[in-house]
Amino acid sequence: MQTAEASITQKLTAEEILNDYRIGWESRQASLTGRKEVFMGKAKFGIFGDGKEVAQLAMAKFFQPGDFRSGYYRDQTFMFAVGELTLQQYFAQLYAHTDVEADPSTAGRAMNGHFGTRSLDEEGNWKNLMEIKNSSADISPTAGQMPRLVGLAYASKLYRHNPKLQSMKQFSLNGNEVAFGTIGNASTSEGMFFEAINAAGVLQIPMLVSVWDDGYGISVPAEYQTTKGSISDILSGFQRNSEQEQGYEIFRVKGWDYIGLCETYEAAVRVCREQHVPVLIHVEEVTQPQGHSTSGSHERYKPAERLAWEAEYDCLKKMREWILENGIATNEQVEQIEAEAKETVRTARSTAWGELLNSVKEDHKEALRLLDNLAASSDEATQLASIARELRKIEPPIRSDAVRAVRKALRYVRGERSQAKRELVGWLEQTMGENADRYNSYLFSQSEESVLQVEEVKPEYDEHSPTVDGREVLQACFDAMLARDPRVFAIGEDVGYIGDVNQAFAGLQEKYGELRVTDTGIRECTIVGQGIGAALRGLRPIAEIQYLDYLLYAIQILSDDLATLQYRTKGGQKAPLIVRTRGHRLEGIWHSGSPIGMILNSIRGMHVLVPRNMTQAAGFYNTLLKADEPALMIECLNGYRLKERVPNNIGEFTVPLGHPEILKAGTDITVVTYGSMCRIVVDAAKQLETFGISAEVIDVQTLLPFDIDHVISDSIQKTSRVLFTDEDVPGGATAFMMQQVVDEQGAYRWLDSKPTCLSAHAHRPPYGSDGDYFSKPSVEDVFEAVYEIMHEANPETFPPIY
Ligand SMILES: Cc1ncc(C[n+]2csc(CCOP(=O)(O)OP(=O)(O)O)c2C)c(N)n1
Repeated sequence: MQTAEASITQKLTAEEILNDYRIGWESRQASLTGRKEVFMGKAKFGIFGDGKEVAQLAMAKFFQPGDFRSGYYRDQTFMFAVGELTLQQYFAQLYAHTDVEADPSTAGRAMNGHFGTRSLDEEGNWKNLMEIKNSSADISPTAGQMPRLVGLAYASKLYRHNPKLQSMKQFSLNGNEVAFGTIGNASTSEGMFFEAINAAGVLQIPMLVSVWDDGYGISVPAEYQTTKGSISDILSGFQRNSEQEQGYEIFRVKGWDYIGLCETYEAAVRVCREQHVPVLIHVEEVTQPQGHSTSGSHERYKPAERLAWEAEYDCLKKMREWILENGIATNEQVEQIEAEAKETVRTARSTAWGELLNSVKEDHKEALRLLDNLAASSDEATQLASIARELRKIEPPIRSDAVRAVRKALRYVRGERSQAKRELVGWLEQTMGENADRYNSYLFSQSEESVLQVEEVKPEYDEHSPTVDGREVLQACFDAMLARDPRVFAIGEDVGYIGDVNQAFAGLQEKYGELRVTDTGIRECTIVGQGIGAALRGLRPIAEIQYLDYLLYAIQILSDDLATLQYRTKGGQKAPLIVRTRGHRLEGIWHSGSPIGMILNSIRGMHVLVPRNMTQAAGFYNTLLKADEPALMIECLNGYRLKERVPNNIGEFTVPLGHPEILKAGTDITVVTYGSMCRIVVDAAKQLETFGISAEVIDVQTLLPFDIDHVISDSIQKTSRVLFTDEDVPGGATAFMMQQVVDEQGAYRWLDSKPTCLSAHAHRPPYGSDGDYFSKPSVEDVFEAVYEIMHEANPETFPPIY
């Protein structure tokens, strides 16, 4: 890159270089100290960034406010250098301090080395991200940071090229923000790494990926990980050959070469930021002085020559030599920096530990005071005194120690009544409440934009409301949505030009342009990642997975990244992404999927919506866009051509989440279902009516949240019998619904017959209509399942059919 500006090498001052060295040294000391803390039992596990310091110092120089990082657990030095992490916070996280002030990244929820900045204020509203050097919140699965990275970079493209977004100044300035990814060399073996690299090349977005290559993935060397042992070698086909050609800029640099790194990052970031060209920087010859983590030592698997080489090429050692050789500082000055760094780290460690311990000990002191108090007046004084004695012995204590002791103590005094006991119970209740906030809160948004706060607006119809194919109801809804809100855009396979395989977006690309309604490659995982990253930067993506059967390609990232986001940051970040897909009943093994149990069990933290028709779906889309939470919308594959009326207020009406709808009233039995099964069950209920059985049919509409007002339990109170039916495997979502209703809602109290489930067979349906009939619940199956329950209850009125 030719430039008139002075290069970084010309601009670097001795002061800046020595400041870098200081940060690097502090970071190294933090790693060394952190490891010791784990071995002393003060933290449970440790993973550190030693050996990666100098590369990260260089990267940090070119990271600007508004930029985003999506990296992994080795990036502590970078976080220190950009000023988004203090040493004290670093140790607080190691000790699992649950205070957001103490550990702003995760409030003690993720293990150490999981970094993130707070994009939201205490009310859950966006801060000005252009004033923050942003880090999206790390996750542990290797390469799991890559899909989101695509989206973080993609947002810059939208902000640069969609003039309607120009006013969103708290998120972007003309799309100049770079998304910086970091990844270990071994993690590049993951499929999602390659998928993300290809996607960014196609999209031409400002994504800059640094590979920290230390030659190993835990104990497994590079030759087992990467063809030719070099990620930049094998990705060289992505290199663009001219400024006109689409592709990557690929750089290689040594992890111990301070100046080389500074120059490389300067050139790389410039092309990435200015031209939106994706960049790969292969940082080679990186070391890992303490081995992978606290769970083992690298002497077990690294040969002696490698260990010797690592000692020689330690990046801080090399930087120190370079400083001395170039007369930037004297040996004494460098030694002074090192000594001060050691002291700074020691102080940060002690302060972080002291603050955590004090807050835990305050709890313990109060618990012990109340326990002693109770012992003084109780018949169980000996037991209570012994419990208190044991609690006093624990050093260092953790929060659960006092809670455990008090719960045990209360067992012994269960028959007693005293003021002292009431005070102890009061303490326990209060502490449990505080711990619920510490450990269980923020699975969903707690802001005013929580989906549960969205007010219902009923659909309106008049005699002119047209009756159309279901897909046209959605099309009208999407049209209104794109017109109303410039933040909204839709991406997915075949979503753009033809308007998705069922044409709910038909004509909308033409109307709103390619940036709003966009075709993507066949890459479900990074389609979701593209949505997550863009949503993290204030946009409102609808990311489409063409068929529910193919959600499996994306389920990991939904589960690990999107669903955990609010929780793992304790409300510090949000990505209100809508994932749209279609499923249930159509044709054959891979286009009839309804793996709802799998979904429900893996994406807690997202909402799961299963509308029975496109009008309900449209109402849900409108609701979700008023809220700030992620959701999965599963439309009915066989519903796009069924006739529905378009509400006059198609862009405004909302359907609230968590509210089942009674599709047919009845008195003998309650049948609970959702999605495509609704029509089948209503049909069966009509046939049952002619045999004297009155079935109440309930559409749950949303599985997460599930029936907030206990409509189903109320129905069972009336009918005293229940059948749960769907197209999932036995023990899948029917089991979930039964647990919610019988256990959670307590409907067992009203039951006169065994609660029953009717699901599909345990295999997927073969191709053809008979394949469907003999695999999934049919009208006859539902009829007979209900009849059987009624027969068992009243054999005289309902004699056996067979
Ligand atoms: C999907 C997944 N598989 C396995 C692991 C366990 N694991 C954690 S780190 C790691 C090695 C990663 O090596 P590399 O990418 O080279 O990064 P480094 O730790 O060397 O910096 C493994 C296998 C994981 N976290 N996630």
